[in-house]
Amino acid sequence: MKNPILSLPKIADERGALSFVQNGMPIKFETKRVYWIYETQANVRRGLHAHKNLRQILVCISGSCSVLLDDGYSQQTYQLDRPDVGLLIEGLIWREMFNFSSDCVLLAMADAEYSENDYIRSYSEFSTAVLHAKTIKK
Ligand code: T46
Repeated sequence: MKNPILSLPKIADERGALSFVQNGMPIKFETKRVYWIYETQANVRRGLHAHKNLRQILVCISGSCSVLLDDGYSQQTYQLDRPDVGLLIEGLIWREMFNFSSDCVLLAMADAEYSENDYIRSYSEFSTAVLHAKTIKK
């Protein structure tokens, strides 16, 4: 799995700090949708799905949470707790978000509008899709 951590620009002065994502900074990414997850309950797990085509950048703009990424071969968990760090999720990746702090606000920038057809919500379907993608690549 490629390193998904993006170091976002941070402009800090005596007034505070400002971070941003724009096309080409830090990666080429066209945002078509922004959503945010908040008021999360302790001990919940969200996500538990993959996307067929969606690219997303997640930024924990307040508090903290953990994000597990699984490409069908290996899993890696990332702790998001800084507003100047993004997590790029692209390709066939199963994701789970958990360990939400009570003040967590998880911002997501996505390169497509919401479409339930783009979701794979069963892990076995995800595993089949990973194998299929590998066969096509050969
Ligand atoms: C993802 C992770 C990181 C909409 O109507 N519009 C939207 O733009 C989104 C994102 C969701 N919804 C609806 C669909 C469900 O009825 O809101 C409800 C909750 O969505 P979901 O259960 O998919 O939420 P999470 O937190 O499990 O997953 C979300 C995103 O859906 C997903 O793309 O990668 O955050």
